[in-house]
Amino acid sequence: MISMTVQKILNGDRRTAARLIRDIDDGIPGTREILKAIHRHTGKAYVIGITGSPGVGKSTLVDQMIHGLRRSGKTVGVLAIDPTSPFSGGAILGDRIRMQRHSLDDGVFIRSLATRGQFGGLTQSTRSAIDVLDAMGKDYIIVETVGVGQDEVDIARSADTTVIVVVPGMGDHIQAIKAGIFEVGDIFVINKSDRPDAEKTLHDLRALFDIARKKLTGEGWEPPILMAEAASNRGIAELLDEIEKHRKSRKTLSHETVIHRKQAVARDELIDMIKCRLFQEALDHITSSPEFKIYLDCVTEGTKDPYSACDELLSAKLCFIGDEVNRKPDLQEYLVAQK
Ligand SMILES: Nc1nc2c(ncn2[C@@H]2O[C@H](COP(=O)(O)OP(=O)(O)OP(=O)(O)O)[C@@H](O)[C@H]2O)c(=O)[nH]1
Ligand SMILES: [Mg+2]
Repeated sequence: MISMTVQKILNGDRRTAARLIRDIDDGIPGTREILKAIHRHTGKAYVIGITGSPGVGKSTLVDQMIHGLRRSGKTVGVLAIDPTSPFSGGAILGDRIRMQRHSLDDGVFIRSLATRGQFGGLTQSTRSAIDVLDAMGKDYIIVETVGVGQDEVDIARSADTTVIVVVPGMGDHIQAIKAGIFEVGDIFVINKSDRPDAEKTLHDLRALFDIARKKLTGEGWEPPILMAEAASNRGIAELLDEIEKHRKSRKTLSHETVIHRKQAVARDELIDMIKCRLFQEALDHITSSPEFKIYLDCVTEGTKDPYSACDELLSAKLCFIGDEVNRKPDLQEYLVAQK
């Protein structure tokens, strides 16, 4: 069963891939085995992250990028990460509509991820979905995220090239964009440059860069600032060129830098995965125990405060948490005595 699914993914079967990505998004446990099996078929795709505040034109830009990449014969996978779900069906709908002209093209596969993950696993589910598109054989994978939180910074960090999109007239907003996002930006695009103040935004961004230059030029790549008008396909060819340049510049990095980066990405990924598993399994372990029920009753009846209940449950069920004082050797006995 697993091997059939894996084979279908490797053959680029869209329905199987769509189902798997949906299951990843829903946190279905069975996906783990499939992901394990496809992982060794990944690592060939080039991952481009596109991030920026809501409405700056990311999806319009991605749509044009798909068009450009397809013209040069490349296959493209797109993941649109919906920031606020499950309530904002609108964003997903908007993304889909804006990229709809590619829906009949076999070389393009577009999916959305909506769930922030019950256990904070958006970054992880995004990585897994990237693996699926990679295993399908897509040459480029574009990940659209709304640059607001730590998840987006983490996702951007695992992309090969990260493009930050801003629009004119954002002034203070540019300053307010999380510093973290700025640090992970490899290319900056001022979209909607048909609007007034585009030049001023360019000026502001350059000034901001001068301050942060040390950080930004740490590895010999100076992030360019491009002007674009995604809605009328202006500046897209230049953006794709810069992405290629950045890709080439990565190839000239020293062996140590490459290993160092790979290790940093692998470390983030592994820690994230451990975090999710720990949280999920520890919580299940505690909440399914008879002690949990007893403590819950005590808290409900008011015979125990929730703070102590939490401390004692953690010490008892996860022996490595909590101090000696709180650790009760025989919880059952203790609880009976308390009642
Ligand atoms: N004037 C102008 N409008 C644009 C340009 N590019 C995109 N837009 C418009 O900006 C609006 C938002 O575009 P989207 O591509 O959906 O923006 P987004 O960043 O993907 O939005 P979210 O995914 O909701 O965060 C749409 O109405 C686009 O037509 C541009 O270059 N100039
Ligand atoms: Mg969008």
